Amino acid sequence: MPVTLNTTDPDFETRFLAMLSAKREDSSDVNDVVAAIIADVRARGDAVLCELTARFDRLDLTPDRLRFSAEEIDDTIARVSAEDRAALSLAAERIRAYHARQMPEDASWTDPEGATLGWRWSPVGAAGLYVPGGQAAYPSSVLMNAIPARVAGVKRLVICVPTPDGVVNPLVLLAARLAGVDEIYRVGGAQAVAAMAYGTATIAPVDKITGPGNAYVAAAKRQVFGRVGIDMIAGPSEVLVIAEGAQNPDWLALDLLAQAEHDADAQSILVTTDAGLADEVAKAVDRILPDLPRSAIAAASWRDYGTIIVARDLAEAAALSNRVAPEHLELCVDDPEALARDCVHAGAIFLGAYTPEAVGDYVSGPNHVLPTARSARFSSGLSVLDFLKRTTMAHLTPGALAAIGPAAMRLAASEGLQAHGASVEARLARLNEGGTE
Ligand code: HSO
Ligand code: ZN
Repeated sequence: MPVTLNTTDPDFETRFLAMLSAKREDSSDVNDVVAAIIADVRARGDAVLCELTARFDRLDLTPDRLRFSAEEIDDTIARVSAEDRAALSLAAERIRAYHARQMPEDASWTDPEGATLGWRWSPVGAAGLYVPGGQAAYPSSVLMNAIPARVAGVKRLVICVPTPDGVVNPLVLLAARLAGVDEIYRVGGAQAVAAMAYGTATIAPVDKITGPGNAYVAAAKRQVFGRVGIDMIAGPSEVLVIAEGAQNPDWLALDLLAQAEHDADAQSILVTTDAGLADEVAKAVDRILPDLPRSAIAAASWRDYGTIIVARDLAEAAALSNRVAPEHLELCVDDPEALARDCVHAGAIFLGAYTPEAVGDYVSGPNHVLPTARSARFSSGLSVLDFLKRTTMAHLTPGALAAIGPAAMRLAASEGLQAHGASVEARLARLNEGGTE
């Protein structure tokens, strides 16, 4: 049974705080194992990739077979049905169109002193995308990671995907093709992250690594951070649904279960102003759940972390949602636009009864790589900006240096940095002699 709370209960605050602070993931400490793998890849390169792929994926490879050949990709993609291909193409196009609008503008202006200032955006040189193997090899996640990188203008994009027993999901390779990635390696785990960060004879190093993975992959991303950039360390998925009385309880139940089926550690929360609806949704979940193919996972998530909260009104519901800062927020209410204005801490908001969260996982356009574990309070989902860096620019005329240089000299003196001040002073002295160069 999920927890059911009513904001009028005297112990509501205590129980709500307990829910907020519940730790949903037991992060196993794999740091030492991962550090050893990274050191080994740095020392022995491709040989380690082949050894670990044989051990973990039961696949014997020589270094020249680490990379999928163009024919292997073509042959595998040919197995995808026309219907799947059309759906994935639609998703790719919509994700591309959405992310194209995220491209930021360069800026440049000249201030009254004569300093021309601004900034310029440029993409990282190469990005590496980790794609988990087996059950969690989501083609949609390939699109969500690779397309923003491409839109940002990243020239070289690499994918590492483990292929247990040599098996790869054809849709993963098709998603890579649609996103324009053809450098794909059959390597997984911490060794894949190490190879992308430090490079081997076969895999040239990248500058930024993104993508989800298990505890080993997450630990490896943390350990190579600094050598390369990383996106974020995503935790188990979450949804918070705010609903008013007139909503369809079955639809709401399905939305809650769509999160729950991801992971036994996923969390689904319903906040409603209607106690009757709360009951009906709970019953609908119990009715629908047993028939799901992933019912064991969904049942564990719903039992351990599922929460139903009855709130006094929508303002209170929005305030609670802000405290949760959910990864996904659904607003199934009469005026979702108005409610959305009050909901400021959420990774992604889905407005209205006809915008189920699942549409955002695949085809609406916004990214589905989103901040989890309340980190939407201070961070955002993956975007084109994650693959760009901003370089600032300043170009001073002699007059501009004459106007602002003395303040720099003063501050340099106060910091005891003699050469700093002198570098300005030498130029100003030249100007005082009447020169301009
Ligand atoms: N809801 C997941 C993404 C996903 N769902 C992929 C289905 N496939 C995290 O946002
Ligand atoms: Zn999902």
